[in-house]
Amino acid sequence: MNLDDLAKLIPSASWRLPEDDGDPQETQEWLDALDAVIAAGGPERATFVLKQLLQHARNRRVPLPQVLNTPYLNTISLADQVPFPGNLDLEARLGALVRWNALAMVVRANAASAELGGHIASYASAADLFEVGFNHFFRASDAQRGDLVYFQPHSAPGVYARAFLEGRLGIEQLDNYRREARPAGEASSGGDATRAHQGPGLSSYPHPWLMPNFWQFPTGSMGLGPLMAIYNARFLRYLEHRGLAQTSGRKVWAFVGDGEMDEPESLAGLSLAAREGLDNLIVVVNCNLQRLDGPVRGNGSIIQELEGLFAGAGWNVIKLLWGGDWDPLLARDTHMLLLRAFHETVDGEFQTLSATDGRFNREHFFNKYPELAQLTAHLSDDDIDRLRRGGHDPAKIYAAYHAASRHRGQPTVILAKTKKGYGMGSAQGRMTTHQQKKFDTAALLEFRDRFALPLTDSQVENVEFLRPPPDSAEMKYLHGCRSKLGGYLPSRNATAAPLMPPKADAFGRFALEAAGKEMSTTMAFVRMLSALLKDRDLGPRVVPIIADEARTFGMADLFRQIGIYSPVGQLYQPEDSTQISFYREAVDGQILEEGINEAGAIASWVAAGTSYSTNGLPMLPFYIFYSMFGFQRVGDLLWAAGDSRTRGFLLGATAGRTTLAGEGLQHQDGTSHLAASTIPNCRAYDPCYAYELAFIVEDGMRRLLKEQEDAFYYVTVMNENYPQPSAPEGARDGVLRGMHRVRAVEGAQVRLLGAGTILREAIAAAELLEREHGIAADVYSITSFTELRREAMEIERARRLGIATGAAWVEQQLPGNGTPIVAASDYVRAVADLIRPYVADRYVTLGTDGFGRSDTRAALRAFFEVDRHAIASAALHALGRSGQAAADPVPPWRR
Ligand SMILES: Cc1ncc(C[n+]2csc(CCOP(=O)(O)OP(=O)(O)O)c2C)c(N)n1
Ligand SMILES: [Mg+2]
Repeated sequence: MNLDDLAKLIPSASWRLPEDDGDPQETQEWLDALDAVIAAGGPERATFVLKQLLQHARNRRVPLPQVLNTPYLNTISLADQVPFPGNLDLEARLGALVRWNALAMVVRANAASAELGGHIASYASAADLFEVGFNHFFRASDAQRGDLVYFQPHSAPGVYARAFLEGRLGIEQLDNYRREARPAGEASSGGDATRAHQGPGLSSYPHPWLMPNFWQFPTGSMGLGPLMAIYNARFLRYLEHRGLAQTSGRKVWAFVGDGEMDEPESLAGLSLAAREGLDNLIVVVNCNLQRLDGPVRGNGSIIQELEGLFAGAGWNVIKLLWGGDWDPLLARDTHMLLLRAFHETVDGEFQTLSATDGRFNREHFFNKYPELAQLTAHLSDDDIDRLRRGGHDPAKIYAAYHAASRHRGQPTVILAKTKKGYGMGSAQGRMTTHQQKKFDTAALLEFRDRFALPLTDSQVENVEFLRPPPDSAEMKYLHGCRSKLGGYLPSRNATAAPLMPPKADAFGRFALEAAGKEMSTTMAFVRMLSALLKDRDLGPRVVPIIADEARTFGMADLFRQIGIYSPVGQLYQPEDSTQISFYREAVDGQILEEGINEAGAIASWVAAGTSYSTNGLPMLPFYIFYSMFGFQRVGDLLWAAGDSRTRGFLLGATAGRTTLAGEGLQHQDGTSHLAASTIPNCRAYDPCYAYELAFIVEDGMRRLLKEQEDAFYYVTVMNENYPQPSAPEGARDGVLRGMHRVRAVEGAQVRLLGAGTILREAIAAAELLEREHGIAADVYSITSFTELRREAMEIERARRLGIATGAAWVEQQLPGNGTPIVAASDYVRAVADLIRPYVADRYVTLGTDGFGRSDTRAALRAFFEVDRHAIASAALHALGRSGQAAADPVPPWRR
């Protein structure tokens, strides 16, 4: 049988040939001709001729076959395989040590408490993929901050175990895997730790928040790692093209699970990576064919499927399927029966073959065809058991990485076939292997023997960690490899020279001295941004990010001024080229215009906001978006941004449920501030006035750039035009702490709180109360319910513990004096309710609970009962006076 016959059998339709060959002789002539081209001019010439032929066929309207899939074999042929430069024996011993220590860590944690959990089967499949990277590829040079490596989260134990061998983590830390709540010093065994981070605990998965000197990238939420890796690779290019940093020698490596590839985010950036020719990016998909519950594609082939997807998106695909032990078999497989059998085997069966021994494999795989049986007749069952998949053969892995790192013009994906739970005895390839964490002594002894570990029976019984002495051949080899590659990783470095941001006077004087000029806070923000972009020092570090809404927010002028980043510049004359602010793309463009892709925009924002650490170069990203498509749409990415210690600004624009008036249910945001309050290092503000915004941006820049705080800002800005007052004397402190008084009267009988544009309704309500009811009201602008609550929670706790006395800002501003308080915002009541525990007097909250809908602002504010009448009516009621009711009462179920 030849390849063409075989193609008919292959489950993946994409390279199936027509069933009937009407003229086999002619077909053969074509094939012979191609062979002649290959023989004379090599594969490159053959590729050229095929391209011409395809183009010709296209011109003649000949339907083309899909050509995205290749046979179920290694992409790199034996002939093209570069020799392995390392010492296989030493690397095998080191690999075994890492495997053992990782296993021991999980087993010991669960012996201490079954609550702790942990995974080992994922790492068991990824170990060789990681080790070859550590020994030969992952560069950690200090000058350029080295390669950026995203590790599969459930493989963290292996990364810890390696750092232990390297002397970067101690026994105390391995023994505190998943035990992070205990203070340092309380740990069980004494360690020799050169601790890279505070506290002895090791986090379950990669978390820069918990291990800020170790992990660089949080990958625990499936799908976010691959997406963020792509945008980080792109951001390295952006820095290079803008002349801000030299990044060309650096690679981004992302290790991803095959099950993880089902997450939409995993696939979301593929076309961008190809379009921008990110050859600094290497994605390694660990195709162990299993996810948590079962096979990834039991009835198909995940590898063939991913090959088609990546190739279709424009990636360079390297399949790494079979270890060197298969090479002699494949060489003798003249009738391609082995290949035929591969293609007849779906992944569910491959999994069974992984979970069973050599004998079973012989009976159920090789004995399918007499010729195959013949092919393997000389192998014992044990030999068959030891036939490795490509992802477990360091020489094959090396060849794939070598080719990937040298490939130019495209990102590369390596599809590495592995076994889940590799080497874990009876747990290997089982449906339940993902969560296997307990091993009895017999299983541990078997593991020791399987990997030839130099452990005595009693060391195995006690599950002792093992690290050879520093002068051993293994240790010298390990350190030698790393020193050639410039140091150790993962390692997070946060040192970067601080930037001195400008003062509000410099970028926001128009807002501080607005004197009643009408403008929206969105407009004010854009003016501030324009000024910051012109700042000599800070300007080049500002990264404006937009997801196809620049025109909505009045930012189109920036297109021409600073340009939109494109690695190829602008290959067309834009339609509006005669306009003053035309659509300008440029290689050194500063704006990241992500298109309609909020997830991608956040990934860019994280890349820019962590540049201080990944590149030693602080950048200041401002990502402005429809607020509804922020926390609600990409909330998990924002959580990961917090974990990543991203420093930057998020601008939730056209914010609020009644302010965006006409856009209706899907667009009107009433909850983002509630979501923002759940991210511990997110400071959220809902300013009403441009001067408040100026203070917030000024202080935010000071904290992020000068003080280098690991926080990010979420500021909502509105598109409603109204008169902007100048900054009152002494308001700044209150603005930043969350509230300040904007209307003070003698003998106030009621206190009104308003946030965002609803502050204006509160002021109008105060005037109405005075005019129509003779009631005196103070009014406060609440710039941040969340900041008020945070500070109050801390102070309350300190008082409770007797650590401190004193009152929180909200308590100082709203002292208990019997005067009722009414608070209103453009968000759900729960936002204003955040400060309720710290308000001593009667506290009534109004908000925009329910679904949004379209109407005018006035109608919506009446409907949601956050307008001046509703606020006045609530105030009257709180004072025990019957007031004019707001519009028709609308029961919640109608909303
Ligand atoms: C968004 C998200 N959903 C679910 C999980 C839970 N989860 C953790 S690992 C895993 C299976 C991973 O399978 P795969 O990607 O194939 O990696 P493997 O462990 O097989 O290498 C699941 C479902 C998660 N971490 N993140
Ligand atoms: Mg998997």
